[in-house]
Amino acid sequence: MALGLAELVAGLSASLRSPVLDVGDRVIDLVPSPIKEMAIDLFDTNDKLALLIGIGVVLFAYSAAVGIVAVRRLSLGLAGIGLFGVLGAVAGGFGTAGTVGALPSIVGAIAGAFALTLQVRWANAPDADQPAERGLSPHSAASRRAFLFGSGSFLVAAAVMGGVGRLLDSRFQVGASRDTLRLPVPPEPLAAPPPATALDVEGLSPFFTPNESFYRIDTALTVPQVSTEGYVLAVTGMVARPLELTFDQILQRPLVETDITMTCVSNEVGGGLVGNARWLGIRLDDLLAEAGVDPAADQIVGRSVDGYTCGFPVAALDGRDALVAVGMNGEPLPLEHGFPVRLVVPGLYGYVSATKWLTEIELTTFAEFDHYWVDRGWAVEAPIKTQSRIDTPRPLTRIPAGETAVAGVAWAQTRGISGVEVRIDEDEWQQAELSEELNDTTWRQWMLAWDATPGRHDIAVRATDATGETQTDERVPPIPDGATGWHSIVVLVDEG
Ligand SMILES: Nc1nc2c(c(=O)[nH]1)N[C@H]1C(S)=C(S)[C@@H](COP(=O)(O)O)O[C@H]1N2
Ligand SMILES: [Mo]
Repeated sequence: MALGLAELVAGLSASLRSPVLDVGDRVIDLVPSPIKEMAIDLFDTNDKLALLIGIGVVLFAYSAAVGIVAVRRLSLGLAGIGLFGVLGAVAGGFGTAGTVGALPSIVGAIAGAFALTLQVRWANAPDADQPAERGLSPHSAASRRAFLFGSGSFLVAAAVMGGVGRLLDSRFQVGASRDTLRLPVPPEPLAAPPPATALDVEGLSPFFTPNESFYRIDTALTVPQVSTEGYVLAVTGMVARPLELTFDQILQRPLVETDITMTCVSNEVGGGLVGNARWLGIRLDDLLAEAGVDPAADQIVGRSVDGYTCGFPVAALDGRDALVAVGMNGEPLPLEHGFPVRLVVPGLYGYVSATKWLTEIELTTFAEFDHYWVDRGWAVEAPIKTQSRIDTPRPLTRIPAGETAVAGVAWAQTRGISGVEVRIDEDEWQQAELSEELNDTTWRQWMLAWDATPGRHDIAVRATDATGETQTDERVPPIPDGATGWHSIVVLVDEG
């Protein structure tokens, strides 16, 4: 009943949320980084679903315990519901909605207390034929009927309220606003990359990662719903002329397209938290020049509607194509990737630069402000480390003997990749063939033709960036500033 009514209240306003999601969000914010890394490892990008299922299981067990206790001592049961209400209220009250965010939990807890009191009364109704006895009396058929009928009605009422709440809440979804949006064509559209930027090998990651399979990493349990209508991007802080741009004003500025490979600092060696896309947007350096950055400012903070922040050096804007982006691979940004506006900065890990659902760009100093992940043990500054990955063959697969393509991708934004080498077992390193370089902000594909001989083989890869530095084989974990080490796999080659 508590959850059902809370869900209904949450559906009344865009700023109110289900207490389950509020609690989930606080768990994400408060859980220590190593546990979060473990969750990502264990559940990959299903980590959010896993969290929701976990919350559901805990809630179920807790409610059952409250019920069992309440039959013996109602006051203890009510205290249990109170505690649960306070937890939800605190989680909601510290969200982006402010103190009204506590409302669904408070109303829900009152309903829960009411339902529990009635249920306990039914459960403990004395048998008409026997002397009254509390709690453990042998119940009469009549009292059992009252209890089952009453509780059943509550269950139905809760489900209906929850369903209606969800339905009401769907009014605030912005999927339709994205579906009808047509982004303008930039004045100088970028040509399609020359065919040589892609190698034709089965199992190799395509040069452009389709939006549907582009990795998604963020702290938002449910995708923030930001409409283009009423959208404002504010440029604030240490600037001569603070700016406010509506979505249309952003579209009216000179739009540019640029190809950038984005990488997550949490990516393990050989992992999939990396993707390449063609982004459409306005240049961040132009925008900031217009605002007039105070020479004393050294940090650009990107703030999201959900309170998340990224932060990176002003000095990173050294002419590279950092964008306030509205489009990804020829479409408006997908909701999961920051619709309607996000930042994309080549050469920096996503957590310091790539704010999704962007609402504010604040100029400040590193001394003054720590962005979201700094408080949680990650590095303040995070340039991308050179990495290479074997896409095919897949690890631990069986392949037939003979001519085999070993292939993958390598990235070192914004230095660029100058070479990739592959080593089979303890042989010499061999130069892989590289796809043509498009620019220094995107990954390059590589491949090596290998005459696979029967048996078990180790394949390792390492890349060299355009400054001449080769990837170190020293294995370090992602925290605090990105993993290092060579990706290596084992394959089993069958007799021809
Ligand atoms: N609002 C918001 N923006 C965010 C994040 C986030 O948690 N919230 N995560 C960042 C991180 S860690 C990465 S790696 C990139 C991932 O972007 P993608 O999900 O579009 O691939 O977004 C960045 N922007
Ligand atoms: Mo990330």
